[in-house]
Amino acid sequence: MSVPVNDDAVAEKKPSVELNKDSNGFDVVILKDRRGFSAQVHLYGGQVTSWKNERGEELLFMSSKALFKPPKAIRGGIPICFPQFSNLGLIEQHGFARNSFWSIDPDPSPPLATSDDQAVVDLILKLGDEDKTKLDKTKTDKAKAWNFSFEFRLRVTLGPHGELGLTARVRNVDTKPFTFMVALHTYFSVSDISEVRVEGLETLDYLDNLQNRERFTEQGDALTFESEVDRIYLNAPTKIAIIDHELKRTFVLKKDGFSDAVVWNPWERKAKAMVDLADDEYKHMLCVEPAVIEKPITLKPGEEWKGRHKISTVYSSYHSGQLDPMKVLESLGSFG
Ligand code: TA6
Repeated sequence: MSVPVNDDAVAEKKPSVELNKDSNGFDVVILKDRRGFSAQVHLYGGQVTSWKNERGEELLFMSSKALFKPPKAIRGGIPICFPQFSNLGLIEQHGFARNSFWSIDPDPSPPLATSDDQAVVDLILKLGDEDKTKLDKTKTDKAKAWNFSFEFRLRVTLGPHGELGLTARVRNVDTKPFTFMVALHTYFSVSDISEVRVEGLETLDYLDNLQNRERFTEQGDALTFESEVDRIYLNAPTKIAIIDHELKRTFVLKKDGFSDAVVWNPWERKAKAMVDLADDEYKHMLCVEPAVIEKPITLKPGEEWKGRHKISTVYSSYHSGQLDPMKVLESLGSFG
C-alpha cells in the first residue's frame, strides 16, 4: 500500500515523494519529478535502485539476479561503500553501510537547501553505542573492527530536469578521531559495453586492481572496453562522461568531495562466477564510482565530510565522433 507523503503535490504534478514496500516488505521511497523522471531508494542499504527517464527507460543497471535482503548487498543501482572500499581493512568487502538498514532522517541537521523543483528524501545511518546492539552478531563483530560512532546522512534528489543527485555527509559523533573510505558504487545501464567510451580520465594515474593495485598512467584518449577493467583513477576531475554510441546517450557525472573515481566491468569470466549477476549481464553495465580511496579521510570528533555526485543524461542525434563530449561537459557549467 503506498502512502503519498505529500499527496496534494501528486495531484498538481509537482515533484512527489512516496513511501512504499518492496516484495520483501522492506521500505522503499519513490521520487517523481515534474518531467516524469522517477527514482527508487531502498532503505536496505540506503541504496538508489532505479532511475528512469520520462519514457520509463531504466538508466541504472540492476542485475536480474539481485538479492534485496541481508546479508547480500543489492547488485545494481548505487550501493554505498563505507567505511571501507574493497577488502583493504578489517571488515567486510566494501564495508557494512550497503547491507544495513537505513532510516528516513526526520531532522536533517543542518538542513540542506531544498527547492520545489526537486523531489528530495533524506536518509540516515548511524552507529552510536546504543545502536550497536541492533546489529546482528556477525555484523557486531565486524563493526567492532571499525568501532566508531558516526552519522552518515544521504540526501537523494531528483530534478528539476531529471538529474539524480546524491549528497553524502559523514559526521564523527565519537570521542576519538576515525578514518574512512567511501564510494558511490554506481552501476550505469549501457546498450553494449563494447559500444561505450569514457571521457575525462585521460592521462590520469590509476591503481590497477587486476595487477595488485600497481600504479599506471592512462593513455591520452577515451577509455574503451574489450576485457575486464577494475581501476581506481586518482585525483579524478569534477566531470566525467560515459558515451553510449548505440543509444546516442551520454551520462554526465559531476562530483565534488570525492577525489578518486573507480571504473569497473567484470567481463565474462568474473560475471560467470557471480551468483547475483546473469552470465551475459556484464555487457549491459558499467560502474563509474566517485570515491575516496587513495587518501582516506580522517575526522576529529564533531567534524563532518561532505561529497556530492550528480548524474544527468544528454541525448543527441550525433554519430560516432561527431559529438565532442568535452563540449557537452563544458556546456553544463560548474557543479550546481
Ligand atoms: O568497484 C570495483 C570493485 O571493487 C571490484 O573489485 C569488484 O569487487 C566490485 O567492486 C564488486 O564488489 P562486490 O563486493 O559488490 O561484489
